[in-house]
Amino acid sequence: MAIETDTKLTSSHWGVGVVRTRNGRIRTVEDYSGEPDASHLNGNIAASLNGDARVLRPAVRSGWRDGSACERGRDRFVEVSWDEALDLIAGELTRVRRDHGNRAIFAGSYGWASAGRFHHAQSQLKRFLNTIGGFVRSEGNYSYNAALVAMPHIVGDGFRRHVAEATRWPVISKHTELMLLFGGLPMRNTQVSDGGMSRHRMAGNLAECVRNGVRFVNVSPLRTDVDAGLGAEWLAPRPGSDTAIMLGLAHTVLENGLHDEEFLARYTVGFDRVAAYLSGETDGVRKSAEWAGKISGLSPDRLRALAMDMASKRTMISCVAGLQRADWGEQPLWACVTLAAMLGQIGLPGGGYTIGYGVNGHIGNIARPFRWGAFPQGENPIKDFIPVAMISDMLLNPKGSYRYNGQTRVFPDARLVWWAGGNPFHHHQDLNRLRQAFQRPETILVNELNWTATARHADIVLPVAAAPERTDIGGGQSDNILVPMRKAVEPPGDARVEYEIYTALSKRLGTFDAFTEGRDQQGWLRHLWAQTQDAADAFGARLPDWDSFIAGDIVEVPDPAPGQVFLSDFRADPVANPRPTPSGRLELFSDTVARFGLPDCPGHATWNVPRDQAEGRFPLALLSGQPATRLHSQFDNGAVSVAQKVAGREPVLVNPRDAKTRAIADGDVVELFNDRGRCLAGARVTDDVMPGVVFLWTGAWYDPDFGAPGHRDRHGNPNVLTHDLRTSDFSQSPASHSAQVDIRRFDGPVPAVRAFDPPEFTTEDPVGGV
Ligand SMILES: Nc1nc2c(c(=O)[nH]1)N[C@H]1C(S)=C(S)[C@@H](COP(=O)(O)OP(=O)(O)OC[C@H]3O[C@@H](n4cnc5c(=O)[nH]c(N)nc54)[C@H](O)[C@@H]3O)O[C@H]1N2
Ligand SMILES: Nc1nc2c(c(=O)[nH]1)N[C@H]1C(S)=C(S)[C@@H](COP(=O)(O)OP(=O)(O)OC[C@H]3O[C@@H](n4cnc5c(=O)[nH]c(N)nc54)[C@H](O)[C@@H]3O)O[C@H]1N2
Ligand SMILES: [Mo]
Repeated sequence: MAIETDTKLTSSHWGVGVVRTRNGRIRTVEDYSGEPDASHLNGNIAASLNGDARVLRPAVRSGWRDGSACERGRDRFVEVSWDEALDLIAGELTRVRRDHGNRAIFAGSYGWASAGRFHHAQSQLKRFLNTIGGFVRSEGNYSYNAALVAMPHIVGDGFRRHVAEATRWPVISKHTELMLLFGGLPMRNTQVSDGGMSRHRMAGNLAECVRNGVRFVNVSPLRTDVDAGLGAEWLAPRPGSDTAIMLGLAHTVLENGLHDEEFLARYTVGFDRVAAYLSGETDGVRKSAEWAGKISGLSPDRLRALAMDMASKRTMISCVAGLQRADWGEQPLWACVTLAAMLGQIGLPGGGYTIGYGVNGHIGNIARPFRWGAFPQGENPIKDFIPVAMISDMLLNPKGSYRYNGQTRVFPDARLVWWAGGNPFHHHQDLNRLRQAFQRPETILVNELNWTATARHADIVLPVAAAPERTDIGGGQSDNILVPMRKAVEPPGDARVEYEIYTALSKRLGTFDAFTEGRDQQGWLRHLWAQTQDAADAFGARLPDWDSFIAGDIVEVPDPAPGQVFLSDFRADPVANPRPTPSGRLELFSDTVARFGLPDCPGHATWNVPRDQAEGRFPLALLSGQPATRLHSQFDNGAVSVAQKVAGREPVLVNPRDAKTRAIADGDVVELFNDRGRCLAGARVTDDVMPGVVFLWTGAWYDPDFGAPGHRDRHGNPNVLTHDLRTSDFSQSPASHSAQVDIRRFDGPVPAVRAFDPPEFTTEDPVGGV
């Protein structure tokens, strides 16, 4: 193997890194040499893991310990020994299970945590809890939840499978003439893929598209959602209007008789219902290009011309996942499938539609050939779950009922909440509401690397080891590369590997054998590697033995499907390869969904006005996409993330027109506000963002100023402004891209950002010795 024997590799969701150390600490994490287009995010790791915000010792919230009333999130902490922390946790688990049963434990624990097959934070926590009777979980994700619930009804099968089966970019570069990109194809997002991203292939594949003359159209409020090198035409629609645009395009296609009747008859059901809706027969409104133009702000002539082009060229329609992270986010998905079906190119090389290009860097570029070994979570005896984005709803309405995917369900009464590997005080919407919700449980436990806002809202915080501080197997969910992650440094302070935490707890609770199955960390790593080797053998690849693997370089296995075309089997033979929908076809109208009886969703693609826009109280649409300089909130205090802050705050993109009317200059500290909350941010005045829209990246560590009006966030977290309403009762998904706000220059004394400092500690101990 080519690498030096003392070189330690680590793997992150954004790539392989070479860890350089000095005096037992990480000095830098360098890019791996075999990378065609390495992400800059490795540059965040060292400063964050060595930073002031690192959790170094178990800590207990002062008010929880002494039973005083101090609110979570503004209380002080007492640092304690591991023995004390683990005794407290074992006691709480025993009490809650005895008095309320395991249904009172919520450990959905949504979040991205870190890469690594064994030390996966959620798997560790869930396995441990499953050995003591289980917990209430969460279902779905924040990324593409509307698609997870809706697409099985429309196209059949799980949406994760659709993503894995996406048409490959080299096929597009060869066959596609016109590619319509709803929400663009943000290159910043393709730095990342869950579980690991060992080689960044997107830029190379797109360069090939450009060489072959693929024409791109960027339909997005943000110009930079498509790389300048693609020479895309930019159409900037009002956020949330994509369903109307797609229906308008479909109307033009229908009006001109350009829809593929043969395809619709053979491969779909329900087009008659769609046609009646498009023509206005259903509701008296023609969904014409003029109608779509009025809603979106795009020129009707441009829309008509585009529809004609789409019908005459090999056309791929692409929708980013962000499109469905919005009010009625199920609808643009349905409209996209409907429009593509009318064009009749689904299943052809380079034609049809894809939802989710850019949601990670692997989609359309590479896939995992076989399953990597995984740390088994075991069986959860508790069957209750909540849709992932209903966390505040659940905590505020125990035993309340709600609709979801056609069912009526009841919230559990969560007394104990445990989060490991996620940051709800970054990822959830309406953080002021979440703060109220987080006052409800009796006990909140958080395992963290850093003193995030979530850790600050906990009662017991456990300091954990980070990826370069433990030995693991790196293997991305859709990657073809395995990475030997050799421990580069010891965890700092008293931080521990999570497996050791649960081992110690399971000893206290009498479940040691069930949790460990007699294995220590080494034993598990070898076990997972043996599983991976078996899967490789079955696939016809050979992997080195464990000792050679962990001492060596990355291992690459073949791409299982380099020429894959989405739904090509179905197109080739819809009888032999029916879709797993009730009709076996694409359901442009779904009887099942119609029977859910939802007023905003009659069973086919339908236009509804986003709620904040309908209310009309605030003039600017707030978009809060993924940041280029970090993964969500991870390592926000790292060097790359900090370097892009403006006046120490998260940058917000403001169009010069909107800036001018508010006397805002580039670099100013500004305040964003609406009825739900307010935050400070740093203005970046740029015509990359369309007028009427402000764009604030997600993930700045939430930094509430309790002395300021509305507990103003000093740092620029958009989720103090987003609403906590779901996409709809259909899928109950998060809808962060549908908030309206206003913005003004902040002329008062500018408060310092405190998010990167540790919380206040106290040694006062009214209860007993620490
Ligand atoms: N406004 C708005 N909000 C959004 C979005 C948006 O577009 N707009 N996007 C949404 C999306 S798509 C997503 S996926 C979510 C992401 O939300 P999250 O996945 O919750 O965000 P992360 O910042 O990745 O949080 C991971 C946390 O785990 C910690 N961590 C890392 N490794 C470990 C480990 O080994 N053990 C433990 N115990 N902890 C660890 C990190 O320090 C970090 O605090 O955000 C959502 N929120
Ligand atoms: N660097 C980096 N990469 C990441 C992540 C990260 O945190 N950092 N997160 C990863 C995760 S978990 C996910 S889920 C994916 C998310 O991937 P996406 O869902 O694709 O990302 P977003 O940034 O939410 O949205 C993409 C773009 O959609 C546009 N958009 C928003 N609303 C509308 C609208 O109404 N209409 C139109 N036409 N466009 C709109 C916005 O301009 C935005 O830039 O990214 C992944 N990649
Ligand atoms: Mo996501």
